[in-house]
Amino acid sequence: MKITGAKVFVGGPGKNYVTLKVETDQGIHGLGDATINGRETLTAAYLQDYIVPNLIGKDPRNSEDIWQFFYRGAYFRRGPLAMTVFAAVDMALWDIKAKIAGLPLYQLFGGKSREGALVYAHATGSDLEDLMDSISYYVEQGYKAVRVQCGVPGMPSASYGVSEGKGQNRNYITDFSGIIPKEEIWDTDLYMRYMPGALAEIRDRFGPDLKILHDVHHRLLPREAAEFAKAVEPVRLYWLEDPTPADDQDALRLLRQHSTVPIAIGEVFNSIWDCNKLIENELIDFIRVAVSHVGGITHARRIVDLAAMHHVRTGFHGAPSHSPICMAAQAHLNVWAPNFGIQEYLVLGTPECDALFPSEHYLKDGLFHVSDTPGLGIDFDEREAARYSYTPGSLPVARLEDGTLWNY
Ligand code: KDG
Ligand code: MG
Repeated sequence: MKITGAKVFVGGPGKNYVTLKVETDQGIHGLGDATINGRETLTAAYLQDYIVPNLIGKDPRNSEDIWQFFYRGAYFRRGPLAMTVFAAVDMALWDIKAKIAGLPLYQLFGGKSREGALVYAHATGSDLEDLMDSISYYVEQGYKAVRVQCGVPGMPSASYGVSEGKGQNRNYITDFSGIIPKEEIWDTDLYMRYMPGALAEIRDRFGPDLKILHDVHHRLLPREAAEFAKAVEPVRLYWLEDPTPADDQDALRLLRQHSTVPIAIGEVFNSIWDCNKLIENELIDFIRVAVSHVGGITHARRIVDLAAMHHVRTGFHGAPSHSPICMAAQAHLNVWAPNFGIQEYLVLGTPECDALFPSEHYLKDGLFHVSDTPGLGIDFDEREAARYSYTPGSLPVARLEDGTLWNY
């Protein structure tokens, strides 16, 4: 069996999804996701210029060797662009492999450990009451878990993940358009004084059963994060996400000495070498890597298995930074992984997205059910794709009030 060609597409409804389609001499194709927020044309060029010519003629069934060929062959190790590109190839090859077997991908991992995988939605509000509305919307939709973010009174600009609107028709206040990033002002003191009380009010309003998650987006220093984690302990969060800067694998030690709040980290990691110490030292409870940013299924499985040895559960990233192809790959891992925790869920469900990426995966009562179609169980409609093209966009940056650049 041989790879005969591979195509790269950029675009999608409201997002610059980067899609790889690998074709074979047996008429079977595989799909991969190389989307990376704000740098989409670069993964597309990497695929087109370096990867596609090297794929032609290779046997797609040798996915491990092909992964090693690109990873070691790049000489320079890791990095988000390279690992995202390798991920797209890897997903496509596992898709092909499972289609050859005539099995849904999860069967190649070891079958199902559960029927539906728990997901969490993003509830956000310009202020706390607006956030309460947004949480109610998702609870009414059957979600059992929600991530909650709201504007902080007095904060000079919208802080991370805050939106306004009603129900599903909410828009982020932050403007992501254009190549020059918008700048927002962050004030740690205002946040630390306000957010623990706001989280406590949410718990009071929604009762003990709702799983409440909160994302700090790497904005606190280790001592501040320890103080914050202690303060929110009575809320019984499902997790506190990214409390400390992500680059420092030791930063959570202080927090761990002072709090038992479950910690989730990892959406910005791109290899096992970014989280092996965090996992081995049991400094986290959930690992948040995304299959599309961490070298694909082959590499993600190594992380999942390492995590399982240390009681760390999965909580794969699922922001709109990933196309439904990555979400499908994660859905197969989620139904299999013995140490599955929860899945962030935002992408599937809009009619435009479903038309571009048809699938039978579905969400019901806050659980994600994976399709039994052979492979990843997702397709890509090239005619639909022709409607879309690249639109420049970027994530904002955050500064302190005195101008110091901070973590976004
Ligand atoms: O690409 C960056 C976004 O995906 C990120 O800001 C979203 O923090 C995020 C989350 O938890 O989904
Ligand atoms: Mg996050």
